[in-house]
Amino acid sequence: MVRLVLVLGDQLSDNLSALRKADKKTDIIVMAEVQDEASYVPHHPKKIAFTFAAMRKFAQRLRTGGWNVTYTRFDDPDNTGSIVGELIRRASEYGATGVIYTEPGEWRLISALADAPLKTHGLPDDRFIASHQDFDGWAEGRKQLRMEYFYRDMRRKTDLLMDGDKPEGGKWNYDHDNRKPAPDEVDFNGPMRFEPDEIVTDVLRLVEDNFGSNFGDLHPFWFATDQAQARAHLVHWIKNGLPKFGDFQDAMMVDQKFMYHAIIGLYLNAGLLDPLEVCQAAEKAYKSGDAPLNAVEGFIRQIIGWREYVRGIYFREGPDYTARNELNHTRDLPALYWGADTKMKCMSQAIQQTKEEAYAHHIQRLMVTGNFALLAGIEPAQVHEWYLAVYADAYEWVEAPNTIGMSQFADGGIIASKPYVSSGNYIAKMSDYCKSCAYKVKDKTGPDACPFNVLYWHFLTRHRDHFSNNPRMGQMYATWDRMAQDKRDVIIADADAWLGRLDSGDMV
Ligand code: FAD
Ligand code: DLZ
Ligand code: SF4
Repeated sequence: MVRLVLVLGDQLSDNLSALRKADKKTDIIVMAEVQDEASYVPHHPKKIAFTFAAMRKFAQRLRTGGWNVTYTRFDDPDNTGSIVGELIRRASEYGATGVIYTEPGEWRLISALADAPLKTHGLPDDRFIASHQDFDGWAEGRKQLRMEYFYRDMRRKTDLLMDGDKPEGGKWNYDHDNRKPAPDEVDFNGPMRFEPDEIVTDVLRLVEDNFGSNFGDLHPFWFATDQAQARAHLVHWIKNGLPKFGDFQDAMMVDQKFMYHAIIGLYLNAGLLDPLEVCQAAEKAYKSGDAPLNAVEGFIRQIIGWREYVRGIYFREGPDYTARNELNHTRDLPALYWGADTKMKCMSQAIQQTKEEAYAHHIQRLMVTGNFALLAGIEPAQVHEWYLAVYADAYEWVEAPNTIGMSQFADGGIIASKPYVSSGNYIAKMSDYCKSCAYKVKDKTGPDACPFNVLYWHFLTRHRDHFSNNPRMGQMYATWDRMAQDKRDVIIADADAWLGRLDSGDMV
């Protein structure tokens, strides 16, 4: 009896549950490059190239390991264009009676597989530390789902940075030490870069031909595309980037695209690296004295804390999560997100490097592009689609809670206890962007005033009913209320005028 085993483009892991369940002798692995997956949002060309190249190499690895793999290339004339279409085609070709698969990371595909006219059997994706049941068990009965408490449970569960039942060093969280402003220089040369081999070169040609007009630069392409390369990159980063990762985790600098960040989100999310393996490697660096505790704890918290937590929220909240719009924001995403000129240095830096590398680090995503979208009142669904399209590490299970929840407060505060909004002051403190910006961060009103300064107050006043009772925001409203009325009037008038120029398509 022939059975099909589906392996998706972000399931490139040897220990995938569907592979563990499969039988090498009789089952057939199905992998497929399809139009639907490559175009449900206008993915960055580097993301498509990474996915296809990594899929082709993983298929080769499986074949070498003795698996029978049927692989559909994007330009196969018989390609049906969808995952379900390819399963139906292969089922009829091989006379297969059933399909097993590991749960996809997006509701869209979960329902497509559930509705497929095939005998399908889904298995949990257990490449995570917390199962859906673990997360739901933790969340049940809690008024607030704060990441910090979930994270502590994950530390206990994994035994990472534990000293018996106490946290290593006496504290669970060293975030307080991880907010240093931009340094004078960065002595880390960024991620390990890989020359395209034959497989990658073929894929680059295909992506150029079919997706060349999507937003984003395909060349130079330097991502790792298999496990061995991803591991080499990880080792390189742990030695050279991790020691200062904590100190400068929130800092931003002109022309420093990577700072001390790990650039491993895309490898973890595609399955080329395992989260526990990555954390254990970082812990080892701490134990051998090669990286300080604030860096290693901060890094491990991002992975066993935030990454697991947002996944729990995505699956707990259900398929309508991406449509939420608590603050009723309706403005269209401005063209500057797709590379139109802007005078705002922080925005142009974050968006230009996104275009070049399909990458921006967390604070650029949260406190620059995300902060701006929230202050300007952009419709969250459009913001969500943008983040899902432009980053190489973007899949809905991890992107949507970060965008809809953490960044846009569109879920009404499930993830964030208050909106992540700031005036230009925060960006001035954490970056050197403002020094070379056409706007003046010190100007609170007037033609040269930093737009974040006026939009910040515009946001707070237009949502006063929503936030004035939030204990974490009382201070902000008290500051506003102490301002002279005529000053307040000018701020709001300046913000309205600025938004008017944005809506008219003027260069802002
Ligand atoms: P580092 O800063 O070096 O951190 C190491 C790892 O920790 C990351 O690779 C990631 O796996 C994990 N991590 C860190 N922060 C988070 C977080 N908030 N949520 C989940 N995992 C985290 N991350 C994605 O993986 N995919 C996304 O599509 C995505 N979209 C985002 C959208 C917005 C609006 C925001 C504010 C954040 C988003 N993040 C997303 C989280 C975070 O910005 C990225 O994980 C990180 O920037 C990836 O770069 P890195 O590998 O250099 O991470
Ligand atoms: C991101 C992506 C792209 C661009 N293309 C494919 C593809 O052609 N075939 C495939 O199996 N997977 C692809 N992926 C990853 C899927 O979109 C991902 O598996 C789902 O969104 C679920 O997370
Ligand atoms: Fe951004 Fe304002 Fe600073 Fe310019 S002055 S870089 S717009 S925060």
